[in-house]
Amino acid sequence: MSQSFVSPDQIRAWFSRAMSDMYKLEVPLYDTLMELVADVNASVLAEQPELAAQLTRTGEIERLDVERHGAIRVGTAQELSTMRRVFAVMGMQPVGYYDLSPAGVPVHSTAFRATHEASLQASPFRVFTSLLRLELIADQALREKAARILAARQIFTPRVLELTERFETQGGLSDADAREFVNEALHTFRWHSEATVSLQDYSELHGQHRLIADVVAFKGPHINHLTPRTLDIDQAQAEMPRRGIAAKAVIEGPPPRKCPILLRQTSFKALEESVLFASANGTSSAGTHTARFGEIEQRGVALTRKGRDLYDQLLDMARSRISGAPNEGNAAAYMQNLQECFATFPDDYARLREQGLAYFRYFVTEKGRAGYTGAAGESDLQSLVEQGYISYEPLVYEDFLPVSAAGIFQSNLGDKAQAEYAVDASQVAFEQALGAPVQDELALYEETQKRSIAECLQALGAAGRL
Ligand code: OOG
Ligand code: NI
Repeated sequence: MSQSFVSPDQIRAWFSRAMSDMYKLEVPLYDTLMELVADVNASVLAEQPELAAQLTRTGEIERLDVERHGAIRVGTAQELSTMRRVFAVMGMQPVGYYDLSPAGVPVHSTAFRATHEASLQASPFRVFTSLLRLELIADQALREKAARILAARQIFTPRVLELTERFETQGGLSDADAREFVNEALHTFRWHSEATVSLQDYSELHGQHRLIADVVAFKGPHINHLTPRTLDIDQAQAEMPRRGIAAKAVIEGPPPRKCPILLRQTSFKALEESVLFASANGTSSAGTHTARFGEIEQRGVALTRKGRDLYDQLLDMARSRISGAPNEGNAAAYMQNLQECFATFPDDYARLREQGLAYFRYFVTEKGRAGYTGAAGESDLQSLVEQGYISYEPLVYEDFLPVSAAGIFQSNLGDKAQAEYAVDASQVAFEQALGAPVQDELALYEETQKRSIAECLQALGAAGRL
């Protein structure tokens, strides 16, 4: 049977678009946020031609307007492993393990995303996916009740499950199937204003942790935010209140820099939404739930193990100088600490590269294309760079940061301090629930960097001579 399949990259691009359209209708403030980001990005590109040129060289300028991530929280191992299969249809693999329990959030997580640079270029859409750790509910009766409620729900439509199986057996989906898959998969991420539980059960779950109520009390894992990528998050943060958006107190992640590293994030506070709760006699009672928000991110260069260790160390130092987590009260002091602590982190790409702190992509220059003759002494990467045959650009960080993620969770869980959970991270248990290992993000950056070097040497005809 000869049949042409739609590429998973295309399915992901369609899905990302459909999700954004749906979220705009569900949360109109997200639309406002998208406009704000588009305005900021346009002004940055106009004011910084060098940055515009860099983004053009790497191709990133094309993905900028479509770039976004989302987040969901699922309740059971079964839901997580099926989610993995559904995301696989869109070319998204689980990358990285994040333990949020030290920050008082009873979940552990991974990011589903494309892993090859060509696929990331086609559509960088990614979903931060958390699994509720029911074992962290202290009250046994409530824990059992939550498990019963979760076991009774089906978050996927029968049709999306059929199409996922078809993808797995055929090795792809036809155009018609792929389009239907996108529509069907979208249902899982929809908001439902009717809870599956009574107001009393909801209050009990909420009393344990707001997040537990968010996961357990609804028909499915509604997308809780979508995040466009900005080129200047400080400008975006300043612009939010001007457009009537209540912004989070501090920007998570590293301080502002000339050469951005990793990821900086800010968000607007979750909205209070009306919900109808079930009751025994078939009537329903009205209440509210607060979960869905909008976020903005700025991405910088991916760091090596060495760079990441330095980042973690400097971030810890900055945080140890304030009491508790950053909040409205200490925001200015905290940002000042960050600036001071990160003064020792090199802030130009040449030094980041020389010191092995960050990953880069290599490109053949005009001079290289015009004629590399392979003269002696020119044939190692470093000297090819020094002699101008090869240039390099920062490789973008595609993942998340656990301390930042905890800050994002918390800003939307109310300002009440959350207790830390005295449990260990459990990547093994997470992978068991997922039904597969998560990929190591550093290995992925390493491979992309290596491929770009190999391509340059190939193009110069220098491969094999090194
Ligand atoms: C996820 C929060 C983490 C991020 O960008 O770090 C996150 C959630 O609230 O479910 O999205
Ligand atoms: Ni997020």
